[in-house]
Amino acid sequence: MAAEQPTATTRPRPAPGSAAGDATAVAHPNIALVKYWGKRDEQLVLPWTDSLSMTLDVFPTTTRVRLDPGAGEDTVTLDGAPLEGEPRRRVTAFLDLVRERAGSPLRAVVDTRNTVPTGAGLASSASGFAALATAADAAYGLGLDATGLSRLARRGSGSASRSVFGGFAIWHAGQPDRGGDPDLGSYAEPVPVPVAALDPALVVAVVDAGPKAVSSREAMRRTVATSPLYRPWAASSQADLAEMREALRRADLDAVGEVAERNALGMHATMLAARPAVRYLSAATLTVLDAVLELRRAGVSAWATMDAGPNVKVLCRRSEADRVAGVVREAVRGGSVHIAGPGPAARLRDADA
Ligand code: 2P0
Repeated sequence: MAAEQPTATTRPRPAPGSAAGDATAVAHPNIALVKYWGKRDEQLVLPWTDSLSMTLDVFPTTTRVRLDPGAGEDTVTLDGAPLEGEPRRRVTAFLDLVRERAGSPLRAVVDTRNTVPTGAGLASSASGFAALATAADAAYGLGLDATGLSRLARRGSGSASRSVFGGFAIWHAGQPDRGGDPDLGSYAEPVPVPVAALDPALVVAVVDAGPKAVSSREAMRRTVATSPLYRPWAASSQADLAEMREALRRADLDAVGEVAERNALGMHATMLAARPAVRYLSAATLTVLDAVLELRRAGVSAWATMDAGPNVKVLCRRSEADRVAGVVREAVRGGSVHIAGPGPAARLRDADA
């Protein structure tokens, strides 16, 4: 069964033409079918719960890391513009971690190109830190395997641990920390899924591509600290995960969709119950959810999931994705609709490819 997945487990190799100290990587976003929401350790980015996702074949991020022996600080650009403030601080803190492990004082020039609307709940930090981890590992010569890359990407952004892999991936929360190094237990790995039998697609409805009002980091913090629904959701999420794995193994798309939709709605319920409430879902989101219900009533397998933003991803069969996209397009009016399938693992590539 595993053979049907994209080649997810192989460790990225230096791309032909990549020189020491200069590496370019590409990674894709992932959408969680069982969500990550809440950290038990902010510093190490250790989650309270396991999560499971599908890496997409759309919206790649390409990141080049070039060591600059003459530089006194890192240079970080996103789509050609210098990154400032907190987003820049997160990248430089991540590079500090890599430098510490590599025993290198060298600063870097980091150039990132995103094709996903940044900050719109479409997982740009997942593809971003998976690409950065893969490129920085090669540029600084760490030589990590895929598990090590996943742990490293996790330190940049939790969901990035899953984008190191293609197809479907589970991110292990790791054991509640009783001795040992807690960092080691929390990483993602591929989940074997009979992809051809499942025939999955995610129809991505971008109802609003603007930046979000509350960062997912802050929203998670507030939810864990104040929402009376958080603990019950975390407990039910473990049960959802077991059901999800079994549904994926059977290639039962309806069961996968049912679990994914309820897990996502439950996650948003925890946020709505936070004090003050975090509400990412908008009127446009609910319009798409109504359209998804209509599709189901018409006999189409279609199930919705939403992340830290108002956009909706509709899980359906690839063979029915055009029909689903047509209905969703009617519902979003003015927004954009994209069809995604299971995508590849993060990998190194030529800088000018
Ligand atoms: C997920 N999300 O599982 C969940 C569902 C959004 C909702 O992972 O703080 O950018 O950098 O670890 O990974 C978005 O959060 O958060 C996310 P940090 P991240 O995909």
